[in-house]
Amino acid sequence: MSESPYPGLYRGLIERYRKRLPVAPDTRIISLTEGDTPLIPLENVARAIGHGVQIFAKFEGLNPTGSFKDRGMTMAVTQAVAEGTRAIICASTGNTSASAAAYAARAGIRCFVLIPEGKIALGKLAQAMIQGSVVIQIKGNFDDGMRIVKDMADAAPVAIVNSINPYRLQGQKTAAFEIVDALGRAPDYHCIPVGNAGNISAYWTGFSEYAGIKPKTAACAYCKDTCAFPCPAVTDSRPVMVGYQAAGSAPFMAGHPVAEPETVATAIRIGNPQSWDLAWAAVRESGGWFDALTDEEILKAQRLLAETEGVFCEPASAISVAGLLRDIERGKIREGSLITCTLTGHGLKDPDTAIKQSQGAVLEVPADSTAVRKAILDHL
Ligand code: AN7
Repeated sequence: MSESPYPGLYRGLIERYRKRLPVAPDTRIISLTEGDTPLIPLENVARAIGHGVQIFAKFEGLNPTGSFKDRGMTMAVTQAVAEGTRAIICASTGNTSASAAAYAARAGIRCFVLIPEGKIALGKLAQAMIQGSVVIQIKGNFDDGMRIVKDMADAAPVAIVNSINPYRLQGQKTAAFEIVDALGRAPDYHCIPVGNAGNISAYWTGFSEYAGIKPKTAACAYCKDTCAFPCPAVTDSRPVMVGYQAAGSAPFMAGHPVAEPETVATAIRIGNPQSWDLAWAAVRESGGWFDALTDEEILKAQRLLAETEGVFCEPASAISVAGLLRDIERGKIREGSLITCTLTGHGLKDPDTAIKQSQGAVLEVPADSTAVRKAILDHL
């Protein structure tokens, strides 16, 4: 491990969790100081819903590029550079491309991103563009892009940094570590959006590892057990894992891939999730479930979080809270539970959707004090 002259300085999740990650002692770490994101208590939301629950949001939108993808990307790009790779590639609904572009820029390597035409949020596109990646827009959706990227593994000298790259999940499992480290125990339930299904698989790996249990799935064999099982246990329990999908894009509810996924939550507009088996294993082994929510329910939760908690996440992220609130109402969550929800990305990623659903929120008045005073008194 490299020594820092500033012992109090946080240096990113690889340094923090190095012993549990497949990284050699002399490896050059490509980091943007990702991780260490806040666990924000959602007290207003919890009070309103009742049932004695405690809800915390793991706000992953506060990672350096504004989404949880940075956790996986620091590992994937560190490994790619260690292997001498000169270029990386990914298909993306937006956040993976923003993150890949940033880490490639930092490492000084090329980055190619395949994005679905017209279905990527503005902020994410801006990130990929200004960070110097080669943006390839395809007349197709994420699943088409993923298929093409997999073809490139043999057709071009590029390393794939989508979550089929095992190092991605290894990095992303650290979010579960942070939750347990912060709470001093595992939550009773963990709620999470599901798109390509890498993140739910990674969290389950992390929660399992911290409980000293090797998941029955192949998640850890990915790194050929270089993360050194059996690892010391930190806690004695694991949460129930609950994964939420958008109704128009819910292959886990259908039980098979969906051909034409559609949702306002473009981040999770994915019909053929790559981590299918791992995600099912996470839900089955934990006694959890999948469920789907309409675009209307998703946007309502996004607004609720912004208006009552001051937490602005993107639509795909809000689905974890939308689903939780519905499941509490339906009695699927035990009274008095400790619950964590991953808010995967920042609201600023998708300003168009936020503005569209806040129509009428801007008052237009003449530039004089009387008019402004009236507006204030009308809205107190
Ligand atoms: C905000 O960027 O797949 O189930 O290409 O951006 O691990 O795929 C994004 C996924 C949830 C779903 N929330 O996570 C991509 C991409 C946000 C996301 C997900 C994504 P996975």
